[in-house]
Amino acid sequence: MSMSPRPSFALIGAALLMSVSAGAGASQSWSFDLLDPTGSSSGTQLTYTQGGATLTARGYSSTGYPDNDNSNANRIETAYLNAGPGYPGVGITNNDAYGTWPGDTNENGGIWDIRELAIDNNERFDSILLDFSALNGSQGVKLDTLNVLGYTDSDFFVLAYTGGGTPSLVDQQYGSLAGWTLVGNYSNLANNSSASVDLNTSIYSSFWLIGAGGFEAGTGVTSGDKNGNGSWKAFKDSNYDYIKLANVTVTKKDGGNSVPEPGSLALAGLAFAGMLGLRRRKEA
Ligand SMILES: [Ca+2]
Ligand SMILES: [Ca+2]
Ligand SMILES: [Ca+2]
Ligand SMILES: [Ca+2]
Repeated sequence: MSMSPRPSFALIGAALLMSVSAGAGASQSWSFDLLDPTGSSSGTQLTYTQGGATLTARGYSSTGYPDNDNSNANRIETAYLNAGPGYPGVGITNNDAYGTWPGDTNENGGIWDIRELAIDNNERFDSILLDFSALNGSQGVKLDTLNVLGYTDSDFFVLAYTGGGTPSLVDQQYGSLAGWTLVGNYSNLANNSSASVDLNTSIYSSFWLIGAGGFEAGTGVTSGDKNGNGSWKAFKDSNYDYIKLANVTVTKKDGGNSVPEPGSLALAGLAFAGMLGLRRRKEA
């Protein structure tokens, strides 16, 4: 039995109506105050809760072997996040920073520099992973804005994980990260200022990596500053980047893949029945 054109049109009409209605639900947004973690305010992992949703932040830095300055060949290790009183934003103290945390102390010539409390790319490349998998599973969220505090130069990059499963950063190299998509390189925040930066992306992901400097796939972390010919400038004192994060806002994907609301389903059902009814009367 072959289907006549008319019921096919009816089916298409009903399907269209359902998809339009399903997309009309309001999107949900969250704003996380990164200075207000639940529980401990320092450690390799901080947890935040907002409106019943959970965000987990983890610190990383390229402090592993071969352990050279400004090298994307260094392996990534976990690093320490600080969100305690006296810090105007969340920063990272890595394993190589002098004196404060256990680990090797071969960064900055063994001399403590308070700027190492920031997420920085001076010698070792610090980055912070924002894990929203507990908020919306594998559907992910869109990272809308980051409130960033900048010191000296303050370029930063944002990557979104678009690979399968859960990303693993330990023992990886920034220069050969797989499964990550560059959301953008953001630069020219004023020195010693804060700004709410609109990331201007349409990507949804459960895992977002924010680091100091610029980023280029296959190269890894850079100074974030370019020469006139478009090549990255070499690292030097005046272009190292230091940032801290104060706030992040995210949006959950608006019902596109979810079940339509009861009201719109009923409406679509009525329209579908109406078209079938019309056809039945014509055939009678
Ligand atoms: Ca080291
Ligand atoms: Ca640091
Ligand atoms: Ca550093
Ligand atoms: Ca820079």
